[in-house]
Parts: sequence; structure tokens; C-alpha cells
Amino acid sequence: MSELRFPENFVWGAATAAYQIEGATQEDGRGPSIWDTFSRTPGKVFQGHTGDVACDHYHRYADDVAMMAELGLRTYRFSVAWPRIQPDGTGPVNPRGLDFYDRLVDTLLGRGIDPFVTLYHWDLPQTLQDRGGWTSRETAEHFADYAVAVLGRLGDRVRTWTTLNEPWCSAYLGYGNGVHAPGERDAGAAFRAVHHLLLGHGLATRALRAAGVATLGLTLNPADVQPADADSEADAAAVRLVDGLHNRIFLDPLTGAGYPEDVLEHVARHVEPTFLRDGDEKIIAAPIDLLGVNYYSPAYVAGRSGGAGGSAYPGTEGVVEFLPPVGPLTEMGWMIEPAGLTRLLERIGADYPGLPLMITENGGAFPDKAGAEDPDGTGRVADTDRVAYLDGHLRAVHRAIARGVDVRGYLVWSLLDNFEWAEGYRKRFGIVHVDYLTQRRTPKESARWYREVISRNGL
Ligand code: PNW
Repeated sequence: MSELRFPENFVWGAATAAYQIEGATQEDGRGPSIWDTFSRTPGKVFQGHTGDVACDHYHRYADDVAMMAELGLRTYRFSVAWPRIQPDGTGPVNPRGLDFYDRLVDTLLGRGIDPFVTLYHWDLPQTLQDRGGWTSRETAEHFADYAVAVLGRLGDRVRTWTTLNEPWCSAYLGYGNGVHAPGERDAGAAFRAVHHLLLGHGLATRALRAAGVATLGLTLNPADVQPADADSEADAAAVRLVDGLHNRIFLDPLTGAGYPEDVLEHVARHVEPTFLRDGDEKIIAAPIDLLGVNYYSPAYVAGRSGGAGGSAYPGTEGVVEFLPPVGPLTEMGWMIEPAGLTRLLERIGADYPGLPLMITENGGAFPDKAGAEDPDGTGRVADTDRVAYLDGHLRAVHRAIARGVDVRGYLVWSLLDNFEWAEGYRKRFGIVHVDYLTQRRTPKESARWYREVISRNGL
């Protein structure tokens, strides 16, 4: 097989998120988040799993960073837990919460690993949810204050900052179909949340710029939406609707084009858009340096009257059919289709030119092969499916770069097996196995493979 080289200075690393790995949910003054509340609500998370202990990373971060260095990671993307910094989401900062990230950043830098901060990966302070959460405009304003507080402590050492992780999930899964915290089921609430998340991003971006941030952006999970039948007009209309609700509703306002007309019309069928104020679109369009792209799987849709629609896409019932995934699937039931990543990157590159991209998450949940729970002393965890997944998707990224798309780096999801939201601990995305009884970490075959990829800067 011929060698594939990535561009010079291509960024290589791995990603995690606070609630998924830290544990220590009651320590050092951390306040409750919506995920604490949600995971304790019966029936919301698989077998009532919570993030109370998770990977105990809060206590084991130094060993985890040492392991990252052994794995050859150059960049580590982690998120800051807002309720550690402001237990109630507003007001004075809790210095002990900032201390943790301060130690983490110093430890990373001491090992030559570049810290990449996500300010919001879904763990909203519960107090703010009690006042409406992201359906409320004030949450967006508080988010900007919080962002500046974190920058104030870490900004002298952290170069790369992103505001939100996947606002699509926060809005549609959190407020629309209730699969994620806070578990609301209301289309209008979902659209209000979209706008206030974007506004929060814009206000935080403005404030962080004023405070002198270096590189700033946000991460989306843009969808590669494909028609069931490429020749069908009905299917093309379904693609346009889903693309509008998933992609253009975020990308257009972020890049200065404002909300698309067709999307606004769709939203207005669910909620009176009184939450859109003059000047908001200008705030949301604050220039960014980097767009993080998280990609896992494509979506195939058909335009069909009586179609079931997607619970995560308000207003698609009766008009859109989401095709059942086919072919090789991950443990999440998600289709494995690397070509979708090439298509997605080319599309963003073409429709939103001038925006540097970075893959901030890509990976798969796969069952560990026999012996994984009790690695046999040789420390081997065979995850050949994951190696194949990552290899295929890196080739897909390379293809997009070869076709001229500006992709600056790749971060695998995830460093560790961790709390996979509504799925609890039963789905394992890590390149490092975690035995939750002992907290023992065992790098999987994929981790060894990835170290080689990084050191060769290619495949
Ligand atoms: C992303 N969906 O979440 C998140 O950023 C990670 O925290 C998460 O662990 C990872 O992907 C794997 O799931 C998603 O239902 C969760 O479409 C759900 C969906 C998409 C992304």
C-alpha cells in the first residue's frame, strides 16, 4: 500500500469531555449540572449509570497525561466543567475548580502536549437550567462571563479555544426529543436553544477576543445528509430540510449569512420567533479561526408522505423517512462510511470557504475482543474493528485535503473508554481500555497503531 503523508504541522491528538471522564462530581466546590440530575432520573441513562466516578480522571490526570505522552499524542482536547468554575453558573468563580484545569494544563505542557480547550461540552449548571437553561437568553450572557473567567486563568498557556461542542446535540437531543439532559421534549424549546447557544457562542467569542485569546472557534457535528435516491426530487427536498435543520441553521449564521429563509419558515411553524432580536445575527457572526468538525456516520433520507421522520428533527414527521442504517455498523448502530467524511469536508470547504477545519472527534464504539476486561498480562486489547475504522476515516480526511480542503488536524474520539451519555458505560469509544472496577488503563491495539501514524505523520 502506498504511503499517505499528511501536511506538515498537521495536528494529531485525542479528545475527551469533562462529565464523561472526570468523576469527582461533589469535590472542591463543584455544583450540580444537568447531567447529574438527568443521570439520576430513572430511565434516562442505561442502567442508571452516572458520571460520579467515571474514569476518575480528576484524581488520575497526571498518570493519564503521562500515558498520553507515551502514546505520542501532540494535542489533547478536553472540556472545562462550568459547574466547577461557577457552581451556580453565575457569580464569583470557585478557585479550586480552576486549580484543577491549571494543574492539568501545566502537566500537559510539561509533557509537550498542546492543550485544546472546549468551554462547554453539555454540563450546564443545574441552577441555570432551573431558570430555563438554553431556552433562556440569560444563559447565553452568563456563558460569556464564564468563558472570560476560564481564559483569565488558563489564557497565558492555552492557545486553542472552542466555545461549544455540538450545539445540535444540546438543542435537539436536550430540549427536542429528550434523549439528553435536561430531557425536555418540545420543538419550540429546541429552536430557542439553538439560537441561545449560537448567541452564547457569539457573546463569548466577542468577550474572549477582547481579552486577547489566540485561536478561537467552535465544534459542530455537521451531518453528511444523502438522498435515498439521487434522482428523486422528493428525496432532494428531504435532504434540503434535514440539511437546513442540522447544518445550515448553524453554519449560515456563524459565517455571516444569517439564518436561511427556509429554515426560519420551518421554525416559525413550531414557535413564535420572538427570541430573535435585532443585532443577534451580527453577534453570532463574530469571525472564528477554526471550525471543529465531529463526524461519525452519514444519514440517508427519503421524502415520503407518512414518513416517520426523525425525533431529533422537529417537523420531519410525516414528510421524511430516515433509512435504517445498513452495512457494517458500530456498536452504536451507526453506519461506517468514511466516504461521508470526505463528502462532508468538501461540502463545508465549498459552501463556507475560508474557514480552517479540524476533525475534533472521530471514532467508533466497538466491542473489545475476548480478554479485554482482564487483559492477560500481555496488556493487549484487540480492537481491529477500531483500527480499520480509524484507518478508513484518516484516508477520507487525506482525500479531502488532496482535493484542496483546509483540514488542520485530527483528534480521535476518545482517549479513554468513558461515560457515553444515555448509553452509560456500555459503549466503549476509547483507544485506551478502562476497567471500571480497578480504573486500570490498558492501551488497545488502536492506540499502538495510532502512535505509529502520528510518528510517521501518515499511513
Ligand atoms: C458526540 N447522535 O456525541 C459527543 O461530542 C461525544 O461526547 C460523544 O461521546 C461522541 O459523539 C460519541 O457519541 C454525539 O445521536 C451523541 O447523533 C449523539 C449523537 C451525535 C453525537
